[in-house]
Amino acid sequence: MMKTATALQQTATQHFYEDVVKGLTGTPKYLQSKYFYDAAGDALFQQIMHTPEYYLTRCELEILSAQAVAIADALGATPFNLVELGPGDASKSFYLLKELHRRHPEQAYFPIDISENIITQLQHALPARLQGLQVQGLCGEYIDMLKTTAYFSPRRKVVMFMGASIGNFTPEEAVKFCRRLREQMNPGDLLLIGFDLRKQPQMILDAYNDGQGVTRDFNLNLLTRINRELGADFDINQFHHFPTYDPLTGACKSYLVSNTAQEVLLGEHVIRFRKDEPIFMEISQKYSVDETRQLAAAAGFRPVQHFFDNKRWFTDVLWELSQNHNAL
Ligand code: AVI
Repeated sequence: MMKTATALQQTATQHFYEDVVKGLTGTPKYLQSKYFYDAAGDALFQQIMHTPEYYLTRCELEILSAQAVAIADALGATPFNLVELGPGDASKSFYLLKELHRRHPEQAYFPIDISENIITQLQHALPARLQGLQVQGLCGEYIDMLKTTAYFSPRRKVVMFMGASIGNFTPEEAVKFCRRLREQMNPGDLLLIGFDLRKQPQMILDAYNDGQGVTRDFNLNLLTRINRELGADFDINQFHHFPTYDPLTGACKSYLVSNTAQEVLLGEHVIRFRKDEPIFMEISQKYSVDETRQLAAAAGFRPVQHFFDNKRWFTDVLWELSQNHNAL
């Protein structure tokens, strides 16, 4: 039976509640960064992308704007569905879409996002700018929605996972996620995936500690969201943002640290914080080119072509399925 919008919302809130309880009653405490993106979080992330310290977006924009023709060539001449996981406002992929649309005005684009807001906006905005472009937005979890694209069209697919979103998984989770993506792909399908590369450590740390405090607000906003949607009583003034970068492992991690010993009510739970106790909020893993190759191999892909920005701070890599991969 089809669920109504209200029932779906209730299920989503229930999952959110369960995940938050699990994270805040665990040791060490953590929250899942996928919950950053409510409407306020989306807006703060847009602001982060414009801060002088957050170089990632500018690097990837440079790649897509300067190399759209080369990328489109590498995707091959056989028609395909372009599927994008987490497109945001599609401002980066727009360059590629424009080039693909120039070649085939009937190009099909399937943006997948958990946010209905984003999908609705793209469905309206893109066909107005690129006439004839077929936009089929899919709202839900990436893998679930990826499965459904085959019902719409039997063409091969090119999946885009840009913006260094793969970095928001630990390296072990990244292998698992890429394997799950691979399970949904067939010979001839391609994956275009973005990695933020290892570089001078201070540059990386600064990107997650901008001078205007937008990244701080982005992290604290999740506590505000928990208050609003789950009825908790976090005092956000009693937490501070603490980003770290470990140049040995490439792990850039953000924490919210409790300024004081305090108790927070969350449903029937009382969450106790010690003074200086951290909540682990997010990982933004940085990769060497070699580490991207290792990830590809571990997940059953083969890198076909790398696209770099001028400074070589970022790469979008095209992966195809490797032939001799045994599904685990
Ligand atoms: C979405 N993701 C790739 C961003 C990143 O760089 O890890 C999220 C972000 N968190 C803080 N600043 C940006």
